[in-house]
Amino acid sequence: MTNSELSGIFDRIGDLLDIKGEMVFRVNAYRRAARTVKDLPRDAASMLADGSLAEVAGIGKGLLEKIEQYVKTGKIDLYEELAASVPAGLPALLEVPGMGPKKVALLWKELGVDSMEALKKAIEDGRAAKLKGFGEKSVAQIKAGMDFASKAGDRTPLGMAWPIAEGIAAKVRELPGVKRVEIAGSLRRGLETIGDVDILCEAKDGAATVAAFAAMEGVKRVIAQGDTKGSVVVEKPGGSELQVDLRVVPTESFGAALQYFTGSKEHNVRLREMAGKKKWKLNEWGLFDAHEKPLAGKDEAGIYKKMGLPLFPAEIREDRGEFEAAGELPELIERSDIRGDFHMHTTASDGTATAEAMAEAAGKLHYEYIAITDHTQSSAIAHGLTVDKMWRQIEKLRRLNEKMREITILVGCECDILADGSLDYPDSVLAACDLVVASLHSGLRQERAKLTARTIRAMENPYVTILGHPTGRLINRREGGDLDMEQIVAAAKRTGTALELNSSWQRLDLNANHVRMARDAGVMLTIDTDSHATAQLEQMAYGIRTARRGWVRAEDVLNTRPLPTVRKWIARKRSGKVK
Ligand code: DGT
Ligand code: CA
Ligand code: CA
Ligand code: ZN
Repeated sequence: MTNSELSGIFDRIGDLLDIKGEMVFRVNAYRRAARTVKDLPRDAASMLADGSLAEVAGIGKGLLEKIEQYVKTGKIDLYEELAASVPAGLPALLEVPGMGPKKVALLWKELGVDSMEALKKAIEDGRAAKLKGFGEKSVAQIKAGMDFASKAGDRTPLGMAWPIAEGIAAKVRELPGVKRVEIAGSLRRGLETIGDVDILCEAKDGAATVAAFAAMEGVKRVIAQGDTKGSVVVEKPGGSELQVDLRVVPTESFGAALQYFTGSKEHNVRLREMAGKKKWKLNEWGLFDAHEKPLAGKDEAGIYKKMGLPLFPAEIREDRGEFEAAGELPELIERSDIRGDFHMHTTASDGTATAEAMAEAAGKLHYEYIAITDHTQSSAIAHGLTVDKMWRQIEKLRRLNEKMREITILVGCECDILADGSLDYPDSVLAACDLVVASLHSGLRQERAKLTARTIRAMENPYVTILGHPTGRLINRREGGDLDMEQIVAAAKRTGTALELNSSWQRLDLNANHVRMARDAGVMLTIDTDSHATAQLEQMAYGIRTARRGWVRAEDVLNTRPLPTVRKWIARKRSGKVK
């Protein structure tokens, strides 16, 4: 549990009370509670445990009880009751950009709108626009929000699907008579969102394996169950559904099936055409010559080899140039190339762990260095540090670093880029840091030319090392800012600023296409986790997958370099020596 999750629930309670027409003071009490929880100096659970939570101004008996309930059970009764007392489709309407509790309540009470479907209808037939306080403009805004949400559709973010798929694959692996198990499809290719999970296995008894798969704990519904194939639905965190397909494949076809079901469809179409030109046939059973004689099929490499092609890494199988580059494929970056992480938060701002705990956790990953980059003063909701507090933070981190043996702690900050492109701290503070991540956190909706110029201005500051999560998008939730990426890439090159691939699965920003642009232009990249808790350091894996989709090599990424090289690279921009 994080404070922001807990705070989110209190916000939800406020929203639901508001929708139900509760008294203003009661609604506001929960909104205030949400803010209080968000502003807590430490993790609510640990403050509850040591009794300091009760001392916090604004936390009375009732609130304390609810927090305690949440810490113990993961639920708050009041919230569950409220959510159950309105139509099931109503809370989802609050998630539509442009909708708030007042609008949801009005649509529900006046027009009976209680689901996404009903909202769509009310907009299409013009009833919504006629409601008091609605008008064409706010309806258009809601419609745009819905379109974005529906385009995102039912696709599941990589970081949500991966642990679920791994869990199921591990259980299949344990079943009697099961030999090989592999995850295929878009998940194997490392897409940022995936439609369904495709798992292949080799097993003695197909029907029994599929039956055991369908009966697994966590399966909500069985869509299909046969001798070689099963499809089930499992629940994702948040309650929506994810489909998982299992296919049982014979040994002699395993490689062909893995190749086929990994895709992409576009890649497979090209491959089949190439086979066709040789009068061969390629399908999920194998590669066959004109007389149906099997040429390959047991393993993937054998198929590509027979075709005179390299074993393409799954992440680049998109027919986006991999066939043309087959003779000179880049050697893609791997998880083990990473020597450090340049972006993470601690309890000094909105993280849940101390700098020391973060360093320890990074040590377990065998990193050589990390940078602690807490928020700066303008990010008030994230407890950004004032200049005074930052000076103290710098000293504290320097002292901590002296204590550390295995790992170096670089002093940094995630500095807000202000509306005009200036930075949130004076240069003297930035110069005292080892590195600076500069990020946009507000004003993301500025128009393209303005947003681009503002960002470039920030990159021109000699102390800005890295542009953090450049577009600011949140996968399935918020579109990124309208940046002119060609200009940003050119400016990164010219100013010697690294562009970040933020590995948080909610962000993956820059995306795979943009990192490829940057890499092709010879721009330095960093792959960082933006961790707010120790466990999040593991999200590096998602950044690596995305980087590989962007054809990125280890040499394109600053945090694959040893520390002295990193320091030299940073110093070069600071000394004005970037040509
Ligand atoms: P997704 O699930 O929408 O994120 O994307 P995929 O790529 O996992 O697609 P999915 O689950 O429909 O199918 C898995 C793979 O099976 C796909 O990547 C390629 C292969 N495949 C499926 N349908 C076709 C098809 O009609 N033609 C060819 N060539 N391959 C197909
Ligand atoms: Ca799939
Ligand atoms: Ca599928
Ligand atoms: Zn940020």
